[in-house]
Amino acid sequence: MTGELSPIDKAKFVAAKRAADFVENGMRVGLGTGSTAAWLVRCLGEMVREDGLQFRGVPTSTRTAELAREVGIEVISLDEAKWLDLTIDGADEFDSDLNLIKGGGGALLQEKIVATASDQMIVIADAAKEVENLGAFPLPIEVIPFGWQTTQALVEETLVSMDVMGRKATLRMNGQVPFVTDEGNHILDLHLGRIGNPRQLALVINQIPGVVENGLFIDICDQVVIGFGDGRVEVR
Ligand code: ABF
Repeated sequence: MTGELSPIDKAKFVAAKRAADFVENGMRVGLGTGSTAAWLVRCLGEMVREDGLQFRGVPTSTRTAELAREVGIEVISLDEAKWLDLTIDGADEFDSDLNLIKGGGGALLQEKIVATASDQMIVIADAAKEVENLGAFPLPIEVIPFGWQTTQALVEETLVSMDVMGRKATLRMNGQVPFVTDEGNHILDLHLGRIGNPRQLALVINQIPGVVENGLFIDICDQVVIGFGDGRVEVR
């Protein structure tokens, strides 16, 4: 499954493989999106096929749903599952309080709904994702296409009163056209540099009409499994 991996891919793979051991028979499990989560889905698929693991997965994107089905995982919707035992997902940044920036892959809305509907959320990440302060990675926010430029202006105006370094909000593009999420929305990436108070920022951003959700995951993650390029894994 792995062949010869670069150190970064090895770090993602070992974190995903270790986290897959948390999945037990009979569980309903949220399956994240992104390259680290894709390793998880492949590992779980192997455990289903070779070890007889039986669980049902709720994917957080169409990409993950396709991969999960391909590797033999039983896929159900969140409404069928109603509540989940566990969600395992990647992240763009995590800090020492296990607060996160997510959404670099554009799936933050489903990811947040699924993680919030879980007894436990485990993040899998390579060691480079750990930061002292969140915000070097642009913070994604999902916005309704209608009037997105007005929303962008309101967001930038709001940032003036917040404890952040940068203020710029750029529309995420997919080549020549705006990126479209699974829900048909757009993404604004906020170039903040450093977020002084992530909890407050998450609340304030979500008050703006036109904003659907932001990529700050505060008090949602319970554990992080960190992979290193030399194959070591740390669970915190
Ligand atoms: C998802 O994938 C996102 O929330 C996050 O943006 C991204 C991390 O991607 P990767 O695992 O490819 O670094 O979990």
